[in-house]
Amino acid sequence: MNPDRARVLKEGRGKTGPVVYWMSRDQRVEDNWALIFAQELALKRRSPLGVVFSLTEDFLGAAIRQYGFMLRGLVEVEKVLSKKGIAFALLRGDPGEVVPRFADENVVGVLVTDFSPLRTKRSWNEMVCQRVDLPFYEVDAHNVVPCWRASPKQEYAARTFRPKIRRLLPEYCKDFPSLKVHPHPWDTGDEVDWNRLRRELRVDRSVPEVDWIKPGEGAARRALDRFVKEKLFIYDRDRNDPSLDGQSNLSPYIHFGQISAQRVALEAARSRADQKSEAAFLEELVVRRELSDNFCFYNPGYDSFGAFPDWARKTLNIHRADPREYLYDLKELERAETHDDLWNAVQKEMVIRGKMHGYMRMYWAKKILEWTRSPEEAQKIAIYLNDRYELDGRDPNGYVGVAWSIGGVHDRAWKEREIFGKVRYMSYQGAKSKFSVESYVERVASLG
Ligand code: FAD
Ligand code: FO1
Repeated sequence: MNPDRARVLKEGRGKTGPVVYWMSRDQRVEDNWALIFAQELALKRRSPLGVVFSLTEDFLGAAIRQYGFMLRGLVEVEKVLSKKGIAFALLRGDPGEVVPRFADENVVGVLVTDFSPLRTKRSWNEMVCQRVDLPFYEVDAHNVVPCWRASPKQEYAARTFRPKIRRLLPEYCKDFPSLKVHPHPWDTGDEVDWNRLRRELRVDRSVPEVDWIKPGEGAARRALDRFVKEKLFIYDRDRNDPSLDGQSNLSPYIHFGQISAQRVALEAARSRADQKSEAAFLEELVVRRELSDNFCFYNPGYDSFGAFPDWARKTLNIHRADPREYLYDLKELERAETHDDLWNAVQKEMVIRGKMHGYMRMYWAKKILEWTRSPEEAQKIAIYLNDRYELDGRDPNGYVGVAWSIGGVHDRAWKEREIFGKVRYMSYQGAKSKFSVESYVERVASLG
């Protein structure tokens, strides 16, 4: 593994015990740099290798829809690990407490974790650092180019980030070594009773699970293969038409780390699809996605008004008192009770299926700005709804998608108009000129 993928969070005192990978964002066995790194260390030290996952029941407003998807994926993680001779343990409670306790009770020698730029995981890491005295590493297993290597600062836009990523891609976008059957066994005790766990889980059950997408790393790989074979070659043509199913639908898998974005990039590049489609797909998958991590990593207020660029805050402030033709509150928006049939349809699609079309997400968030009292309220409502209903919510892409739509992040100033000021506007008429709004609205109505 390229050593720049890992960084030391704590030097600690070396012990002889097992190496443990605390899995959080990258919930898969294959193509996982954090696990590959942990195994390399364990092999060198001739020690056992284990993976722990620490389950919290109040993660950023997630409901059974997201927990169900995640837990079904983790069942597979446990099975695949056991075939590789790697132990698995599921811990319950605050990771800042239960991970150090596990390390202590099992005399762990080295701790490895995966990387997330979000505040929650960073504060968990800090707590773990305070409570353990052993070498503790963080590995960026999520991005093709490790976030701290891609750029040393917050980037203005895709145009400033793209050349940096392109320069580094040949160094990082290489095939993965395969995980070996681990030669030093470790029995951590009980197997997880997944059915009981799911029954007992104290999470919001009012947002139900969905069945159009199968969770887990096996299903993720099959979805990738299907997309590459059947849709990638027309991605450039179809991806922005919500009445078609032209996107990959990989975002839930990528969010939970059930597939590696690097694996997706490697397979897309090997596909010999039409050049324009391949380039458009890699732009979203690598440049835009990793730009979101860059934003959240260098801007800890990523989900606040303060994170918007100066020009956008200034223009939104000037237009604060502009009259709003329509004003809706959270409940009216949540129940899709607006005057706009297209907006209502995308909101319903998200509530029912747990995934809104990418093109419509921009329209959806911009209309929330237009129909609420302030940009702060719009941002709060958009994040709340996104995180509550989307399978891929609670992700840097979500915070940045909302900040792009409402606060001009990574965008530029446009012609000034009411409410939006110089933030880019999107209209119903514009959508109508791009695709058949009628057939899209009808399709959503048929979902129930
Ligand atoms: P594809 O078009 O098949 O793209 C492949 C992958 O590229 C995606 O899985 C994703 O990882 C990445 N990608 C695609 N578009 C973007 C983008 N605009 N920015 C960053 N990465 C991108 N994405 C999330 O993963 N989670 C969210 O919560 C989320 N919320 C959003 C909210 C708003 C208001 C907006 C405007 C965008 C949001 N996005 C979010 C980004 C984007 O809309 C989704 O990633 C995409 O629609 C997912 O569908 P797909 O996997 O079929 O995409
Ligand atoms: N990661 C965890 O380590 N433990 C959890 O209990 C957990 C729940 C969870 C629920 C919904 C969701 O969308 C993600 C969830 N994650 C969980 C993963 C989380 O995205 C990553 O851990 C991030 O790295 C945290 O910033």
